[in-house]
Amino acid sequence: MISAFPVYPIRRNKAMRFGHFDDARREYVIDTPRTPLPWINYLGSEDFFSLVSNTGGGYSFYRDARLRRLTRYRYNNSPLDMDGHRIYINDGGTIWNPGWQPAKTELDRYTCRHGLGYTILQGEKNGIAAAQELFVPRGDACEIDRLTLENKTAAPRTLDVFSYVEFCLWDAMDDSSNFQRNFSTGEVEVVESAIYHKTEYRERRDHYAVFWANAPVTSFDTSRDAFCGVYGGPVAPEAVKAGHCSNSIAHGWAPVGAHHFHLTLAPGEKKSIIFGLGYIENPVREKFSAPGIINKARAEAMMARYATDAQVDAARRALADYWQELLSGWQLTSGEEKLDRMVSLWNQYQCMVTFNMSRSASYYESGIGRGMGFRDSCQDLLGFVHMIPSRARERILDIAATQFEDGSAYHQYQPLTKKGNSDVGSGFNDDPLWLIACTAAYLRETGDWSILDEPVAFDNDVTRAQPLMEHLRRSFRYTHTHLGPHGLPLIGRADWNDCLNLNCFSEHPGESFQITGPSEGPVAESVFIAGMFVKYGREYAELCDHLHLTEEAASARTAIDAVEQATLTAGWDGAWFRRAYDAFGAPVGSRECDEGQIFIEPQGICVMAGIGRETGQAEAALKSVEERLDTPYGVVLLQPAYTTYRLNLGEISSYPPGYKENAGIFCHNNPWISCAETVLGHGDRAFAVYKKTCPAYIEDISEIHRTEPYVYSQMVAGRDAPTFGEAKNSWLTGTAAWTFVNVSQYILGIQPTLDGLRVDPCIPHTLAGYTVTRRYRGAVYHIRVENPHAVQKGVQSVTVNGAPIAGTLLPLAKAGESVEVSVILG
Ligand code: BGC
Ligand code: IFM
Repeated sequence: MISAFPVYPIRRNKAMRFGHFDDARREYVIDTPRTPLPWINYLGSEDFFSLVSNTGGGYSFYRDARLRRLTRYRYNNSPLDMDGHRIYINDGGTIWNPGWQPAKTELDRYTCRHGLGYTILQGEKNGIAAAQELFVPRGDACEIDRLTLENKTAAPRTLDVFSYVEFCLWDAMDDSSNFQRNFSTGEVEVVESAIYHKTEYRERRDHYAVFWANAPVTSFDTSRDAFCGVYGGPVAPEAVKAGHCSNSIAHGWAPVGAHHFHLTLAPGEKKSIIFGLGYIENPVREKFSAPGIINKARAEAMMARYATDAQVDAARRALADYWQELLSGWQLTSGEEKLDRMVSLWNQYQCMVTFNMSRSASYYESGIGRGMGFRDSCQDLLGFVHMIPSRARERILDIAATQFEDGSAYHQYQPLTKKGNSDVGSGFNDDPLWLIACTAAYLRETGDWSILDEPVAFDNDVTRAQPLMEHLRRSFRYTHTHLGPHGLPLIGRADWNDCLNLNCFSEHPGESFQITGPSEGPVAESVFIAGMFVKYGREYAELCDHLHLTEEAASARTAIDAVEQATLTAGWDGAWFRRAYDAFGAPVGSRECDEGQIFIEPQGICVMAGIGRETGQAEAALKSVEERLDTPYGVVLLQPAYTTYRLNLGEISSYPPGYKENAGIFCHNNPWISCAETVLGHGDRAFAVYKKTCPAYIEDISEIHRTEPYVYSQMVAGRDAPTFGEAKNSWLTGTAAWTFVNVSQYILGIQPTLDGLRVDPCIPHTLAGYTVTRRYRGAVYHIRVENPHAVQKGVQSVTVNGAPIAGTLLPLAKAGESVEVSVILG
């Protein structure tokens, strides 16, 4: 008999943090380089991006981590996190790095400050302090690394200082596999302190990289063999040990960039060196002008923009202003420090990173595996639309252009080409509905109905463009016309749960984990998509209402009602919603099953859709979640975990119990449960669920959790796993957007609607009140919520600029206005 109760106990040796939040500076400060895993930050906001870890590891790319990779990174390497944005200091034979890695010389002092789009690594050794400040300036395609050295001793000190990056030959996939060719293609050029990486330039390409320094070098290297030594490596490069480079010019093999400065610091003296790594793309017309000879004008102009400390300081200030502006649109003061810092800062910051990266490049996503996900990017948009509505608009149109005419969609696309990825193809039957979800969110935020008239291609073919509204119509119709024997939507290759592959068993026996399974089956149905159809179908019908498409709205609602009924009957298992029906028509997520009796996803989405609210089924479903799926570290995805591989279920059962979709705590759908609890008015429970996976609230179990305590991870090992509580896959997860939607709209209750902002909180009864500053459609709302009767839900009164209003919908203010709102709960 398989137990539904914890198999592994909570692991807890000691409370351990590896840093702290500095709220005033909006930074997370790490005070040991030996974090349980590399703790990273993202630099860049538009085109040029860098990942940087707390020890200076990471890499850079322009727009697309696969196709325009500037520097190499070796994933899953041992030692870990060797490649990066490196500075070496040779101080009389003692070799060290300001960020500790790769030399790992013990530092007398070490700090890493991860801030908004910048990271500062500070190391000190034998009286020499070094600060490496990394950021990507706004509006420029480069990373700036400023090194500031200080002699804190009373004697003059002579040092050899080196920079080091290893270039990637642009296509990261090819770079890591096609060695027979790539060992012969590398080309560089050196002009004073500028090292140009121009591999590919002779073959009709128009881009190159430049790694420069703002001061004359003593020596340089561009060949890895010369800098590191053929059998050497980044831990102790031969050139650094020797105290000088050899002015090597790479011909093929591995081009690198290394600058060397032999310098003396007087007692107390401070010196800075500014390094830059830039990407240059020349206009098409220049492409064939002179093969192999690069036009350096743009690079020279870029270098001139960051030649002085004053210029770098100004660029840092511009970056700070940019973030200040972005975040100022949603600020919370609640007296609950952890909540405030997550809502006002880190959760929104992570949403911006998922906007930029989707699931492409993190320390767990290699940048070559996945580009932009259709469902992922649609959901990410829910979390960032309030910060950058115009870029959200652009994103919606890009995503919609990868849809097919029948309403289905490419599952992924490349950010550089914006074309659907045909290796992965389509067939994930939840995808179409996410397009409705994000477009409706955009409309609620902006009121910009013109987006629905925008002509958008199908499958990127502009000759077949139709207005965006037609795309949404096809999304709705796709689900509506793909129903199975129980009147529930067909699942296709999978739904939100990529690993629930109910149609995969026949064509690829033994290989069903492959994402490329067959796309359709006439029987396997998803209760999750049913919940989505009810929720987002209703949002679609509301758009029809607004456009006076009365008949279409009515027939949509008839279709939705039928699916809702099917969900309440065929989708109901007695005490919770079933998950699916497999290709043989057998239920999945039912007490009839030996394992996998209850799944989290349908409970969350169905209750959020309001299904079973009147019948008591919603209450019962959430009660079952609490009884069967809850743990101290979050709500697990299913129980009991699958202990054997199931041909009829696919990849989900390929994971050992407690990991990933097989009963891991999938952080992404935890907020669905929290949102669902607010739908039923359970503020205490909603907040308790919110806190369990919320980074700031679990900072002091960092030794168990292991990933960064300032951002969400995709997954935490579930109670069936020996490593219960250990997180993986930080940063790029739909968790960021959904937790922000949950806390901002469902819990704190500041809800954008098609007609304006509504305030309808559902909070823990212990929260006495809070203030929100919310920018909305160009106006700024200062909303003070008070909870004098310690309730969880219910609005007693609302006043706007001192005058009471009826209901909870705030009158729309004009752009530029400032509105004072007071809300009393009770
Ligand atoms: C899942 C992975 C799975 C992958 C490919 C992801 O969404 O989280 O576990 O390996 O899809 O199917
Ligand atoms: O829904 C997916 C998502 O698209 C990618 N990460 C895992 C989720 C669950 O399978």
